[in-house]
Amino acid sequence: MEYKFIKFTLENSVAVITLNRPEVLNSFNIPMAKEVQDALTKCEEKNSIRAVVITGEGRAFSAGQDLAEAAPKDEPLADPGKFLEESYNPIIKQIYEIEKPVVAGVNGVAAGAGANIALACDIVVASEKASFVQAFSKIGLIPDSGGTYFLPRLIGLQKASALMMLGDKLTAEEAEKIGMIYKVYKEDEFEANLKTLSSKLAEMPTRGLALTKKALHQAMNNNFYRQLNVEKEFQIEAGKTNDYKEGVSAFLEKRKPNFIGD
Ligand code: LHQ
Repeated sequence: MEYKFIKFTLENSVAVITLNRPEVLNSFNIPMAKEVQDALTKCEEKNSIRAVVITGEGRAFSAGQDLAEAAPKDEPLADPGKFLEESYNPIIKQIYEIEKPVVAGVNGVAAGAGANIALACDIVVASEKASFVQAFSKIGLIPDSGGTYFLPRLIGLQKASALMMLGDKLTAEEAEKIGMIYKVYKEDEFEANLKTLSSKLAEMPTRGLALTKKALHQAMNNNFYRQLNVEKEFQIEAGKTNDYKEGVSAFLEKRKPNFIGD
């Protein structure tokens, strides 16, 4: 598939998906969503890709749904369910299911589905000039794209309710303070830090990271006893990887490990 609305690059085992409709703050139309889905499928399929970054071109990460597409001139409003089915739910599921770390590099404003795509990622880092808005309530919709699942789990029900009902804009710094995102980087250090973080992830034991991701997902809905079993089951799997052997050998030989991702 040829990409018109995203950029997709691969460097040193890190795939970078850059949302690229800067004139409308990288808001999603269906063709852009299909391109993101296609790129994520490639990330899933290619063993050489060991970490994925989603970021935005220009001054925004993404302003969510392209409202001009959702409300075409002189036509009735399109059914929101259609956009969730075609655009967002498949993307959120792909981010959730892909057996590799996915980093959201939030370079600027992230609103509506744009904010919640970021929150679905495994690690969210942001530039100090970024911000997050649960914009849905302002147009009479409910938060979607996994937001009602992830946000209360990240920051608690009370803060999630307030942010989602009021639609207040949160700065990156505030988002870090309340545990909604991992880290804020200074604007002039953002790109370099994002690259360092993603390259580091791509050199780590990929299979182990995938099992960590899966265990954490299960912990969100498991009780304590079931989760101990999940840890045991996944640890047995991790224990069978070459990277486990390599990690232990490298430690004992006092050298840097060379993980192959399997
Ligand atoms: C936009 C957009 C945009 C089109 C800025 N669309 N053009 C699911 C189911 C079905 C339907 C609906 O949606 C969903 C999921 C959702 O995502 S719902 C939430 C949709 N998103 C929003 O409501 C956010 C709308 N945007 C904003 O509130 C502001 O633009 C933010 C806070 C993101 C940024 O504000 P500013 O920095 O002041 O920028 P701006 O508002 O001046 O926008 C710059 C340009 O981008 C402007 O165009 P123009 O031609 O005037 O320069 C905007 O019209 C355009 N733009 N967001 N979502």
